[in-house]
Amino acid sequence: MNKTPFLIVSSLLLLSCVHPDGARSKLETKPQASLQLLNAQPNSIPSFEEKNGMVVIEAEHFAAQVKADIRRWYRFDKSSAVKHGLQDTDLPHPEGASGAAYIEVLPDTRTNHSEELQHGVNFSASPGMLGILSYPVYINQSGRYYIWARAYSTGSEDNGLHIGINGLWPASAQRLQLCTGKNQWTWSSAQRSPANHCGSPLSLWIDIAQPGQHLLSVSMREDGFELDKIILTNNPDFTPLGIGPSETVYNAEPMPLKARYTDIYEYDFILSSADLFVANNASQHAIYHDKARDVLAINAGKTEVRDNFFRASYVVDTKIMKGIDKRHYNNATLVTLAEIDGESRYRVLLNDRLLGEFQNPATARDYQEVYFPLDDFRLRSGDVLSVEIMAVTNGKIPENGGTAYARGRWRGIVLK
Ligand SMILES: [Ca+2]
Ligand SMILES: [Ca+2]
Ligand SMILES: [Ca+2]
Repeated sequence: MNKTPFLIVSSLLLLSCVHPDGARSKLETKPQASLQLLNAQPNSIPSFEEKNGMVVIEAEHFAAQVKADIRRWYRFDKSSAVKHGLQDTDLPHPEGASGAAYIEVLPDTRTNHSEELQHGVNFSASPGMLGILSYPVYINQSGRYYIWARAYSTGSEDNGLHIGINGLWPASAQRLQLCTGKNQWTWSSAQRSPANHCGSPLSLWIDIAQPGQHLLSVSMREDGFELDKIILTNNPDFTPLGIGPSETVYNAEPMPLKARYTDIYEYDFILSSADLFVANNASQHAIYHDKARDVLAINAGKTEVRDNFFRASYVVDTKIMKGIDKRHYNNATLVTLAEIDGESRYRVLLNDRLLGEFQNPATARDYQEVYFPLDDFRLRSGDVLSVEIMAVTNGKIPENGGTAYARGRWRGIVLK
């Protein structure tokens, strides 16, 4: 008696599966669709990669913030509240910000020289003390990278920032400063120095000795700093304009979806028909390895091998398949391939015991996997697992004056 195959005629999602004859196949199943969703899912916070000598980062895309109890970076965009409740001296500046967002380190309690300078509170001469942000960056080319930052300064005490790498704060990357370009988004690559408080372009850099994963950091020097975007470039001739280049986000290639045993989600062992099962003497002329599908099948081109069962067997070897004898298989599955030209028949035997007898369902899509549950069993070394297959025709596909035959294709037995 035939058992009903499972997971096969699921109509949960009928996705873009139109058969050449125009009929919609109902064999498309939910798992493929959900896997595709998984693959398409972006990380909520991007990582960055150096591409062609440049790393471009939206400042608001920091991965983490620490030492944020005294001063903290806040994200601003057009929807941010003007009355955000923290002390500040100017309104938010989302207009013209790259990515329509930026960050500001608040509260801002020192906006001019008349307001008290509090070391470690509204000012940090040392880097890595207040409002530390991190950005994972994959660097392909080692070398010197000049630092550019896009910032918005409205006063004299909101225009200093420290940059670090891998937990260190090299002297060459401290005290980013911008003096010109007040009251607008402005690029700077200048380092403040005792001799030149405004610094000169390209005086700020980090040296990266080794390619690979690095962690870029930013920390507060002056509160009220508004930071839109960061660029690392190994090109001293590069000067960003406007909002600058697009972010160099690290994008992994999509993972290939599994093409076999697609609806099998857990298993102990898979016994592949093509790898493990051998046609017995009486079946050798009928059974062949369908290399395109990598499955065993019947060579139904020979009329004499049609409409009869032929057998291939696997002798259980517990030395090679270690642990295969250690459990009871109460969820084992025969995996076959449905074919449009016939509903092939199958029998599975353990030694002389029949574990199941099945027939493929009709299908509109060739080689769709079908899953048949087997009766419970255990395996011991020397046991013989056999699968018998029969090529049949459903009379639907004309071929050579007759009709085409399905070939009894089967992929394997899944042990669970
Ligand atoms: Ca300030
Ligand atoms: Ca402000
Ligand atoms: Ca931005």
